[in-house]
Amino acid sequence: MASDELIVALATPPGRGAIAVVRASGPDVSVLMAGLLGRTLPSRTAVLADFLAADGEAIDQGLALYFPAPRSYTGEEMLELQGHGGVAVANRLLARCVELGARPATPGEFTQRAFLNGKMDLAQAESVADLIEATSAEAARWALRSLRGDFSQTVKALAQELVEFRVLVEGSMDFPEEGIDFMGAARAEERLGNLRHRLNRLHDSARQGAMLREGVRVVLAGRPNVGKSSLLNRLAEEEVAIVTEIPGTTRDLIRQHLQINGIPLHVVDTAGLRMTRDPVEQAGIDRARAAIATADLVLQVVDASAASVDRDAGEDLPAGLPRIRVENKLDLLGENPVAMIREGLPVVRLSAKTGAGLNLLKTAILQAVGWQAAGEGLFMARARHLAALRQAAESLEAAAGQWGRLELVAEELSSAHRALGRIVGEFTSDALLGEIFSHFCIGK
Ligand SMILES: Nc1nc2c(ncn2[C@@H]2O[C@H](COP(=O)(O)OP(=O)(O)OP(=O)(O)O)[C@@H](O)[C@H]2O)c(=O)[nH]1
Ligand SMILES: [Mg+2]
Repeated sequence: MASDELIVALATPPGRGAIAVVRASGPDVSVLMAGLLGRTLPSRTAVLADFLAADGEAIDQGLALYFPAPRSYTGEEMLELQGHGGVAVANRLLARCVELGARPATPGEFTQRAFLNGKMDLAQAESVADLIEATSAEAARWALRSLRGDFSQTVKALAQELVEFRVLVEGSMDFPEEGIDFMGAARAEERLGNLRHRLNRLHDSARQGAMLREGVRVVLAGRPNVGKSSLLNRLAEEEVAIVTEIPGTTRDLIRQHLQINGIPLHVVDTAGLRMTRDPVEQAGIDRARAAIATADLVLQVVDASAASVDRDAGEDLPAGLPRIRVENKLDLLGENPVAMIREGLPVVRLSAKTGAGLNLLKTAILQAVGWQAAGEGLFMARARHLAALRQAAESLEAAAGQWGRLELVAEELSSAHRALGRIVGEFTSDALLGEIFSHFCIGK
């Protein structure tokens, strides 16, 4: 599906730099070569050349590379010019390409063409952006694996099996007198169970990847003066929040990004929760409650040294919210830090002041958000992928045990298949593609 438009963009960051790369893709790359280089380049060979303006004067000297279709990133004819990095030179080169008939590319347009030309599927295209945006070695590693197609292949293999299973089920429907005995209800149930199991495992791995990509929202909550801000400073390893012995110190939400073992956390420190007549403090408490409501995990901080430790059990936090109870100020009790599960709730006893027990808390946080030390099966994934996997799982769940109604089973299998197809881009709308690629950088 070759596009009829020649596009051009700066592929390197704008500004001063050693080298600036300008890329063009589409038909008429030969026109660019003739106009800019005065000749046609050999394929896939770096050639030192002058990049020429309309009057024949050199704009720059650098390396030029020609990739004939379809063996290029986009699958189209491509020209790559590696000139000297600098705003003036890059802008003149771009302007010259436009003069010769190219138009500036929109964000992600090169990758979108790669997808449309079958060079990669949608999940792979998305991982291109994920790799570029990765801020930790972990995130980059898993994005690259998705880019290479590990995630897509697993999804496609599962989708393929769904199709095969559906064909079998539909085959049985053609012989109603034999019913599901055509393949044996027990075997069918077993096969469906196996598919459901694998889909769930895939969802788990993808959820881990999504965590790595999107980060985890952790909110510090508790009564005033229990040491929430002190704990934030400890976790951040810098004095981000003001700490005083006056209850009600923190008012606004204080956000800090940090990483534990490469997992990005968005930690929010909040105003201590209590009844107050002070309108400013009340506004802070309202914000605290709003932050708590949208948290992935709440660190419910209490003062272990205070007599009110039991009353501070956080009964006013919304039920069902994943949480860790952090019993702080352990130094005042002269006790050693410890992590445990008490009545089903993870508890970490530590001291924000001395830092003792901080590692226990970090481990507990990773556990609470469901992070399993990077196994081999992690997939870089997005919220959109998780939604599709969940939908597929729901369809398979609806199919289970319905062997008396094979048309329903077939329909659910087909809807699960469609959900998986959306991940790799087999069934996608232009609106979705526009949304995905608009978040890319220009030139990618
Ligand atoms: N001994 C001891 N004191 C601590 C510890 N953590 C915090 N504190 C002290 O407790 C007081 C309150 O600490 P903050 O971190 O401001 O408490 P907070 O929960 O953020 O309080 P608000 O912002 O008012 O809600 C300060 O005087 C801290 O130095 C600890 O682990 N041990
Ligand atoms: Mg505070």
